Amino acid sequence: STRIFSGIKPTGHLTLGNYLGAVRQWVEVDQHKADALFCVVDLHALTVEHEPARVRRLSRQTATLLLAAGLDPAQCTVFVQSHVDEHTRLSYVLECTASDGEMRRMIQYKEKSARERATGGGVRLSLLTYPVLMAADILAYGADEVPVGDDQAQHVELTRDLAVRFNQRYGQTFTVPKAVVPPVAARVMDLQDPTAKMGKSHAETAGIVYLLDEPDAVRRKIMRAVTDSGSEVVHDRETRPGIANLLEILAACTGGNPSELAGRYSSYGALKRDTADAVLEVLRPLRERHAELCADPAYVDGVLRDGAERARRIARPTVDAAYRAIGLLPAY
Ligand code: AQP
Repeated sequence: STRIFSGIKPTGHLTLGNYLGAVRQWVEVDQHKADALFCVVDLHALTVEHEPARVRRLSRQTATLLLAAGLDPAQCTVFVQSHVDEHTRLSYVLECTASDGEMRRMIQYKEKSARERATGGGVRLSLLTYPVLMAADILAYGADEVPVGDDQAQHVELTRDLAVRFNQRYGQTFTVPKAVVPPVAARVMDLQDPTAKMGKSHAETAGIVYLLDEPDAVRRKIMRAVTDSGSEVVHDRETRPGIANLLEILAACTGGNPSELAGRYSSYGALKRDTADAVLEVLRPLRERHAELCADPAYVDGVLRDGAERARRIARPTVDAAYRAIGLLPAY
């Protein structure tokens, strides 16, 4: 059957963007149609300035939210990346097939390294090699499909290149995966800056809806969303990014179509009110389930322990095969 791998970084509290752009698809579609693995990619959270206790706390919270959102351990594998050594084992071998030029061309590296430099910090070497570790995450499991938002599509492209190259040079070892971008709300934008992605690690929080925000805060953030100077409700990402973002969020929450929804509104206020209502409806069950899971930490521990075991069992043979193919002496 199809194998799916996807991950989420514990770099901040999960956002509506993470949910509509990724997690919901994992819950509603992926875990049912395929042998799916969902990973809290904590190693990736160490590539930029981080606070150890916060990363640890967020890893746990992220895993708990994935379960709260509806990932079912009977249907899929939920685990934490650092619990499975195969990721870093494979990453090193893949580094031996990738070039530094390839890494420097990654848009996310360019953006994030510039940001780190601007804030006076150094650029961690792991930020440059991050896409190789991500390739290892995917290739270790022989994933056929990688559901991602379009911000990650370039990294999946690189993963394909590395897999094809390895297979050509050292013999057929890896499945060549493909990115699958969900059709609606593939990219939720920041409510205060609708030309930028709503990202959980961003410092300015006024335009970000977090899954665990209090309902009042969610409503306030949406009602204060930046719109454009016009007043006509049309769906046009280029000229009306703020309104387009609200329409896409509303569409994603209600199952509608953004352009068609636009025709129903004659004022920005009404659109915002309905969007806030729709978002709150989507978040309510998730918040309730999260609270229940927080009251049962042993259950979450057990899910993550079993998940890591299952993941190890799948990844081990592929990573061993890659070690042999590239010329390493098998361990005795
Ligand atoms: N705004 C978004 N709209 C749609 N999808 C999104 N994803 C993230 N943001 C949006 C998707 O969520 C999955 C997990 O991605 P991540 O942990 O890399 O995302 P992040 O929230 O963007 O995290 P950061 O730390 O804030 O990332 P940077 O620093 O890159 O901005 C992915 O499938 C992602 O596409």
